[in-house]
Amino acid sequence: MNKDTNQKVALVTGITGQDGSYLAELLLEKGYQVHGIKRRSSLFNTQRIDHIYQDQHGANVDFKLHYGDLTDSTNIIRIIQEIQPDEIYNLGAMSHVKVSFDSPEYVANVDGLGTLRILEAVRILGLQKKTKIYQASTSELYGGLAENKNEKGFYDENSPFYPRSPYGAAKIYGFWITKNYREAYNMFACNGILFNHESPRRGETFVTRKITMATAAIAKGKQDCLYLGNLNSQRDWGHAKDYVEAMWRILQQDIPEDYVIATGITTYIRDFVIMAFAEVGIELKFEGENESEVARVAACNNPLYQLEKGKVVVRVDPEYYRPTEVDLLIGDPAKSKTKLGWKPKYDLDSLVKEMVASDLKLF
Ligand code: NDP
Ligand code: GDR
Repeated sequence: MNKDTNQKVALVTGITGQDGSYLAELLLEKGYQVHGIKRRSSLFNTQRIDHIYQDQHGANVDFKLHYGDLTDSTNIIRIIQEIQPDEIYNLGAMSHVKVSFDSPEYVANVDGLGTLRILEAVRILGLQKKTKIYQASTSELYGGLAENKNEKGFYDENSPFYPRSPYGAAKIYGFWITKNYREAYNMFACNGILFNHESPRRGETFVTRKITMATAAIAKGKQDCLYLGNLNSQRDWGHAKDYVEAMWRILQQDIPEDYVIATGITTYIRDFVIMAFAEVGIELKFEGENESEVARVAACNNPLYQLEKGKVVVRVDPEYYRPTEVDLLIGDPAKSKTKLGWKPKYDLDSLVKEMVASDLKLF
């Protein structure tokens, strides 16, 4: 790879994931040389980044993938030594909250210790003055406890943490070890505490994508019913494209700090379902729904049926419930707005529209 000496070099772990793919696009647009770590798999796993792949034999290749895994320190050290990055974005993780209850030790190793491996590699290689590190922290750290919200009713950078899953517990180690390396070794290491963000590239088992795919399939007559878990929880949803912009901005500051990235608006899962089906002209109603908000929420886990045809299109399957749930997430973007100048371009309506339209094309 030829390198112009002024060109910035970034390393992205988790580059094959939703955020990794949008971030790689953004960094390439900004003129970076982008390196990504991908895992070996028995089938191709680069669908989200195939469109930015560059022939490795050409001159001035700006995009390169390396085989690796966050559980393998030797591999992490070797890649960082080879490419000497200016910025590392640690997005790699087993990111599914429900699955983390099934693989708690693995998630601790990847999401928790994996973060330590990145920080240690930079320290061991003596790159702490050169390399800035972004750690993908999460709103799951808060656990959704009502008493921990600030006076405005949001979670912010000072709200206490109370993780409710092995995923949250592993990520809280990642959060604190990042902060500790910043303080102990003067490293430019920052946490982005990102609230849920979605897109047409969202993994198919996360709730929004599961809903938009099923909406499209049901509208096209390819599926009868969508089975979901808890429809009562509330999430602060943004668009992944906006959120990767915030990651980049966090590393362009003079002083390393942690930031909440959120929209400040929260929505029930069931309302997301209603919005998605409305996109294909299907109006939904809950069994037992009436005017009162209390009754509305209580009826949340009842089946949803199609108003016109009376057909049940969404049912609750307790199989999807989590042993402990995060009931409500709503983030305070005040600091990121003021200090990073960050403001989301997408709202939930445009996000739902884009996701449903994209999934309609699949069928
Ligand atoms: P995805 O699940 O879409 O992507 C995760 C990425 O991590 C994939 O590239 C995956 O590779 C990779 N990965 C998984 N295990 C390992 C491992 N052992 N070693 C190396 N890489 C691994 O997640 P998102 O893009 O949505 O999220 C990015 C990061 O941000 C994650 O750390 C997530 O926990 C965090 N986050 C996400 C939020 C969201 O709403 N999306 C909100 C807050 C935080 P493969 O493709 O091979 O599976
Ligand atoms: P979350 O996202 O757990 O918030 O973690 P997810 O979309 O999985 O769940 C959101 C809420 O929807 C409820 N739910 C269902 N969830 C899934 N996956 N499948 C279902 O069928 C279903 N039915 C209801 C869940 O119980 C939950 O309340 C995401 C991930 O991207 C994390 O990596 C990230 O850290 C957080 O967002 C912020």
